[in-house]
Amino acid sequence: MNDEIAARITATGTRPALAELTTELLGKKSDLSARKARLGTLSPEERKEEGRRLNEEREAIEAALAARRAELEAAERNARYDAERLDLTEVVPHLRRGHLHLVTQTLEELEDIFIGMGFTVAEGPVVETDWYNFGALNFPVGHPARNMYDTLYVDLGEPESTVLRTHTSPVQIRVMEDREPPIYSIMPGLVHRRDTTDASHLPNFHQIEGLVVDRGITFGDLAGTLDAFTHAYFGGDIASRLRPSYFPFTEPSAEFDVTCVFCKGAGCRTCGKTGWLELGGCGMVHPNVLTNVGIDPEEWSGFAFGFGPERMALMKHGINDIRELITNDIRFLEQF
Ligand code: FA5
Repeated sequence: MNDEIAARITATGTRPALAELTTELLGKKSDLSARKARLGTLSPEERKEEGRRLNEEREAIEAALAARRAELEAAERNARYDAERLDLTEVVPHLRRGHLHLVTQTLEELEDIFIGMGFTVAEGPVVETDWYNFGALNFPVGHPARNMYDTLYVDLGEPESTVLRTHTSPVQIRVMEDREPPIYSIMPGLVHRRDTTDASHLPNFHQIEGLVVDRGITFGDLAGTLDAFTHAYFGGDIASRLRPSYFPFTEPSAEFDVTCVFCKGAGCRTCGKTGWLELGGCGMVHPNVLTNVGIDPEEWSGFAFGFGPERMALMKHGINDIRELITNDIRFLEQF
C-alpha cells in the first residue's frame, strides 16, 4: 500500500465515504483487480511474485480500512452517547427543591432518638373502637375522665362505638395484645379531637406514645428515660420535671414539663410565667390495663408516656404559634 492510499484512508471522515473508498480500492474496477486480471499474461516466475505482492497490498489496505472503520464507529457512538446523555445533577433554575415538613422531620428525629435507646416502632389504626380508645385503658363507660377528650365519633355500628382515636394510647393495648413482655416500643401517629384551634391547639395533631413493660420497672426508670430523652432532643441546657397528674390508665400519673425554651426558665408569657412548658403525660401502667391484655401485674410492671410532636417542634425551634405548622406558608416552611 503506498502512502497516498494510506493518507486517503486516514482522511476519510464518514462511514459511507469509507464504503465508497473500499469499493474503489478493492472492488471489481480497482487497480488491484485490474492487476490481478493481468496475472495470466505474466510468466510463471513473475506471476508468483506479482501474486504475492497483490495479496500483501490487499491485506494492508483491508487492515487500514478496518482500523479506520473502527475509529469512525467509535466516534459515532461517542457522539450519540453525548447527545443522549441525561445530566441527573442538573438544577432546573425555576424549580425549587422541596424537603420534608417540619412535623415529619420532628417525628423522624424522635423515632431516631428512641430507636437509639433500644425502642422499636409500632403503629395502630386511626379509626378505633371505643374499647381500645377508652375501655381497655380503664375508662369505664360514663366515667368523667372521658370528658378529658373532646371525641369525634364515626357513624359506624352502635352509636359512639367507633371513634377517631383521641390519643395514641390505644396502640399500647394493641402492642401488649400482640407481643409478650419485655416490651420497649414507641407508637407515633395522628390523633383527632374536637379542640378549637388556637396558638397551642390543633384539632388534628400527632402524638408519640412510649411503652415499657418488663420485670421490676419503676417510676425512677420512667423519670430517667424522659430525662435522657430531653437532653438528646433539646440539648443539655433544657431540664425536665414531672408534675402529679391523672390519667385512668396510669397510676401514679404525671405531666412531663421541660424548661421553657423562650425564657430559659425565667418565666414569660408563653409559659404563663412558670418557666416550664408541658410536653406530655406519663405514668406507671395501671394494673387494670395489664390485666385487660392478659399480662400479670404481679410479675410485670411498666411505664408509658404520650408526647405532642407539634408542640415539641415549636419548642425546639422557638415558634410561638402552632398554626404556623398547618398554614403551609412556604416562607415559613422553607426555614426548616
Ligand atoms: C394524652 O393524650 C395521654 N394519652 C398521654 C399519656 C400517655 C399519658 C401515656 C400517660 C401515659 P394529653 O391529652 O395530655 O394526654 O395529650 C398529650 C400531649 O398531646 C399534650 O401534652 C400535648 O403535647 C399534645 N396535645 C394535646 N392536645 C393537643 C392539641 N389540641 N394540639 C396539639 N397538641 C396537643
